[in-house]
Amino acid sequence: MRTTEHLEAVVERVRRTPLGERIPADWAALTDLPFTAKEDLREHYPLGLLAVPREALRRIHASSGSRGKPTIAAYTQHDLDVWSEVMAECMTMAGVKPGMVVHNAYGYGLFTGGLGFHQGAERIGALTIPVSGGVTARQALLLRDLQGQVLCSTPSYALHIAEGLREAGIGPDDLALEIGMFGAEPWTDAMRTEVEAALGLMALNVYGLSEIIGPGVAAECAEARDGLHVMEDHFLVEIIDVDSRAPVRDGEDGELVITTLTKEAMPLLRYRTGDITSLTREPCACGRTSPRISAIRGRVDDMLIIRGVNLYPSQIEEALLHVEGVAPHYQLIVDRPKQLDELTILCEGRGANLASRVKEAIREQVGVTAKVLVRPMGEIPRSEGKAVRVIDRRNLK
Ligand code: ADP
Ligand code: K
Ligand code: ZN
Repeated sequence: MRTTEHLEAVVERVRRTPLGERIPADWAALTDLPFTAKEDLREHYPLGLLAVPREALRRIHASSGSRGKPTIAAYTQHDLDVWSEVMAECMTMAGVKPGMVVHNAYGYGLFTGGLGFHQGAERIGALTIPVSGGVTARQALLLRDLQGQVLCSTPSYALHIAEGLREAGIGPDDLALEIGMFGAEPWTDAMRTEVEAALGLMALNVYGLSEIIGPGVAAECAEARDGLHVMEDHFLVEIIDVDSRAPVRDGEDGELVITTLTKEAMPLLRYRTGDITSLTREPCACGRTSPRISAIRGRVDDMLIIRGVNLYPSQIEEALLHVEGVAPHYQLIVDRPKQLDELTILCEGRGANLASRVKEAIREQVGVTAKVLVRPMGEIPRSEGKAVRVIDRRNLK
């Protein structure tokens, strides 16, 4: 059983402690608390965890449900204001300024991406174009005709839009793009290089999840792009060992756990995000002192164990995209034809011996042997939202 009074006392204390002193002062009290997990939200679906009367709600969102039943996120007016504020802060850190043209290609609807970036852009005083996801040819035309300067989308969809631009014969000189605000799925520095080259912009990483607020939990600064600054006035972060659940040291990989400090409708204590990252409290080169998380490697449930080697799809991405001639579109198929797991990498690209060069790079840098199939250009499915990177066929038999 949860000891509600204890929880309330700790939250109160966390709230009253000056921001800079929060973590050390309340660490011990906080780590006494039980975790909250996605199962708790499922168990109380849809609105069983409300901390306010239902009449106080002003908006509902839901996770995209990429893992089963959607989880509901509820907001009071204050929660919506906080969300706009953290999104505006993330976008300001990226260099978005009043009057800039923001082309928002995140999906609008229950998914938090569309409205989250929309609110942030409006709060800054940018010109917001709510294109939403889909109809890639139209994205390309609008980007040219309305001279979007900031592109907000998943990184995989940004690449798809880049293809749409090429097909429409629209080149970098026809565009005004400066900043890309990419998130909602894991992506690597190798992918950053690809997206920046394809679109002629500076790509920045934005992280968040519906359960906590949506996008706007943490984001990179344009000055350093060295980890994502956590919006610490609103979210308290810890990193724990996935198995033992004990805190790990700064700099070590583990599961990100978040406590909301200002949420009204559905505050969460020590929520296990399932996302793997590491934390640093060193001040950033940009001068900000907020804690920073590294780019998310992947989700706990995305980890693959290929013949005993634990790996995340992002590790494959990093190695794969460094191979000369490989296009930034790929899928991983995991199968177990006999007793052993087999990994097949589907990729696209050009050049001699591409398959064997990829195979060699993966073996050397990731430490697994994979089968590599080079597909004709355009054959790997493109995504308009979160890309499907892994097709796991192991449990289908
Ligand atoms: P769903 O669980 O259905 O995907 P959300 O739409 O709320 O629900 O997605 C939140 C999740 O998306 C995060 O927990 C994380 O796994 C992933 N995510 C969001 N932003 C990023 C990012 N910048 N890098 C990597 N993963 C991200
Ligand atoms: K996801
Ligand atoms: Zn910084």
